[in-house]
Order: sequence, then structure tokens, then C-alpha cells
Amino acid sequence: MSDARQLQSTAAGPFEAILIGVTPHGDERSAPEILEELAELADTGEFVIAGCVAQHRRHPDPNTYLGRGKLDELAELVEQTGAKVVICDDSLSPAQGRNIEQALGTLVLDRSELILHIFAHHARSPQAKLQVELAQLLYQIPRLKRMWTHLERQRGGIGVRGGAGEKQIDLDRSELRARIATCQRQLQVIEGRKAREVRTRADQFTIALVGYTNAGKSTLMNSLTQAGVLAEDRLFSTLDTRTRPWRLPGGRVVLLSDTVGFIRKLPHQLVSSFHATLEEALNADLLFLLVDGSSPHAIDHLHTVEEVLESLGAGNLPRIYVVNKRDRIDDMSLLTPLHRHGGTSVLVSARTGAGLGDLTDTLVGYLGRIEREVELVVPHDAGHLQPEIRSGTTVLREEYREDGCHLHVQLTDAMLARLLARGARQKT
Ligand SMILES: Nc1nc2c(ncn2[C@@H]2O[C@H](COP(=O)(O)OP(=O)(O)OP(=O)(O)O)[C@@H](O)[C@H]2O)c(=O)[nH]1
Ligand SMILES: [Mg+2]
Repeated sequence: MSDARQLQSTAAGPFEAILIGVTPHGDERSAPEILEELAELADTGEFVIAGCVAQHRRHPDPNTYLGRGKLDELAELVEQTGAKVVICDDSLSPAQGRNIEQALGTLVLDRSELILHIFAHHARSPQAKLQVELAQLLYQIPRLKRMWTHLERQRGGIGVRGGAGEKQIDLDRSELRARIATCQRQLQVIEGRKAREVRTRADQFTIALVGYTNAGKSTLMNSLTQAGVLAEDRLFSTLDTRTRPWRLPGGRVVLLSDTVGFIRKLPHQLVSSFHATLEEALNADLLFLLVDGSSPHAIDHLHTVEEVLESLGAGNLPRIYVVNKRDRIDDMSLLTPLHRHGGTSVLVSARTGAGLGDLTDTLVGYLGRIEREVELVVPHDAGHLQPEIRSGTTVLREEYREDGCHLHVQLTDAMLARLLARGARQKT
């Protein structure tokens, strides 16, 4: 069981936590400003923030993360506040975690463990639950020793010496490996089924909504498709990929996929466990890359999202930038860096609906540029193809003639191949 899960199961929370981080020399922000995002994560993880300690240094200390003097300052703050937990803004090596725990006598969580803890709390579907469990197990294996010392302390540390501990760690490690294998097997079954679902909609034009966590992806999905997916002011509300039809003016339907949000320093165990979920979304023809335009960190968020996309092999997918939360932006000049970022961008409010017409027009314009225009002949005895043509293509003109219905349509190559295979003819 991970430290974070022990917290959940042994405790009547919420726990008071002190946040710690390091920042380069010359960063003039205050400690709470430097640790603002970690505070949001901690808040989502249901911790109460009792204090913040940030140290200016080039690199974290390899043994204790903070330097000696800062660690003493932190120990005093722990003493004063009675905080039970210290949360670190970076991933800690097993040794760093153990050393800080020993110096302070509190539980230490690092950023990855905190994110894993939130994911575990928010996972609903069997797939998301297994993916989080797998990520937690992968994270735990190299850290077993540290967790074991922690357990010993909880039990009072009586009568357990190094040898017994080592033996126990070996035992635990083989149990973890067995559980990892089970999770991977169960996930493969679910992922196989999902992959088949994705293949059946391969001919339909699909758009993936991607962006930093809390950018408003699920809210936009709901506004455009009445999907009724959960949208909340907390980080990582969405952990599954949901795909819904979005009906454009004129009747054409494209698919929209909403998926898990990204964040700076996302634990790589999570990225690999959630690979199938992300792949399901990123198997798209186009990305709507959402940014919360009202955030002072919008441009950094955008860079993080670009980096994660790159690492997932989706760096080259075409995209439309959607700058969201327009209703909360007072000073439009703050958006200049986003505009400079390049590409097509549309300013919207997913909440009020402002700008959604522009977004639709931009998409229709994009489809007009990338799709081909053909004249299809649908023989009278293939009339059953009509609904599919109307929802899967943009119909520009139509006329009824002796040999059937002639439709001038705009469509993807995949959709053209599908319709030709099912009895439509292409007029050359
Ligand atoms: N003011 C304002 N708030 C918005 C807008 N769009 C979304 N929000 C709010 O932002 C918060 C996050 O919205 P979500 O749609 O859950 O964001 P998400 O990108 O799906 O987030 P995760 O699934 O957690 O990654 C919610 O409280 C929304 O109501 C908007 O246009 N204006
Ligand atoms: Mg969401």
C-alpha cells in the first residue's frame, strides 16, 4: 500500500501539510507563489496547507532535497504547526524521502505520490482504477525500503531489525510484481475492447480535446455535445476518454473526445499506465488544444501540453488552439504571448457559450481545406446510404437524376473509401 493510501485508510483527515520546493536564484516570488500549483494539488488531495518553505538553489540537495539550514527551519515549522505531512514539489529519490522523514518525523509525499493519490481518489471506471493501481505499484517498487521504515515507525519500531526488514522487502517486492502482472493482464483485456471500438469509428472525423488540467475541456465537451460529463473546479476530474457526437450546422456529425488533463512534471508511471486512454483520444484527425486564457501561467501550460504531446508521439497532429474562459479575462493584452505562439486560435467561453460559433466556423473552414470535394452517385437501390452520407460528410449540393441521387460532398479519404465499398459510385 502506498504512503498516500495509508493516509486515506488510517486517518480521519484532513491532514495539515507543509509544502516545500526549490527554485533558481533570482526568482523573486514568495514561497506561496512558487508553490501555488502544488497548493492546488494538495487542496484537491484534501490536505490543509499549514505553511510553505521554498529555497533558492541551483539543484536540490542530493541527500536531503533542501539544504541543512533550510531543513532546520522546516523542522521548526513542523514543530510549531503540528503538521503531519510534508509535500515536496519535485519527485524525491527513495534516499531523499527517507532522509527527510528521518530528520522531521513526519510523513513525506512527493509531487508524483500526491498526483497518484489524487488519481486514485478520482478513478471511477475499472480501467482508470487499474491504470492508477499499476502506476502506484510501479512507483512503489524502488521505494519499498522507505515505506518499510515508515511502517516500522508507525508500529513503534520494536523488535524489527534490518535483516527481518530486508526479508520482508523481498517478499513484498515479489507480491508487488505478481500484482503488477495481474493489473497488466486485466488492462490488456479492457484495452483490446477499447481498441476495437476506436477502429469501428475510424472513418468518422474525430477531434480530441487536450490541455492542461482544469482548462475547461469537459465543460467545452458538454457545451458542444450535451454530453453531461463531469466538469469541476478541481484538478484531474476526468480520467477516462469519452467520445461523443457533435452535430455541426447542416447535419454533419464529427466526434469529440474528452480525456485526462496534463500537468507539469506528470509522473512517467502515470503517462505509461494511461497510455491506452491517451492513445484512444490521440488517435484523432485534429486536436482542439485548450488553454485557460485567464490563467497567468497560460503560456507555460501550453508549453507543458506541447511537451507531453510530443512525448506521446502526437506532436505533429494538426491543431486549433482554443483559448478558454474568455468571460474571466479582463486584460486582453495578456493573450499576446498566446497569439504569438502561432497557429489558428479561437477565443471562447465554454461556460457562457461565447465564441463557440467562431469555433464551429473555424472547424468548418479547416474541413474545407483538408477534405476533398467529390460527386457521389447513390443509386436508388442504395438509398440506405443517405443517412450515413448526411452525418459523415458535408453535403454541398444535391440533385435527383435517373441513375440515382447525385451528391456533391466534402469528405475524408477514409469516408470516401467506406462509401464506395458500400455501394456509392464516384463520378469522375
Ligand atoms: N469562468 C469560466 N469557468 C470555466 C469555463 N470553462 C470551464 N470553467 C470552469 O473551470 C473548471 C474546470 O473545468 P473542467 O471542464 O472540469 O476542466 P477540465 O479541463 O475538463 O479539467 P480536468 O478534467 O480536471 O483535467 C470548472 O469549474 C468549470 O466550471 C469558462 O469558460 N469560464
Ligand atoms: Mg475534464
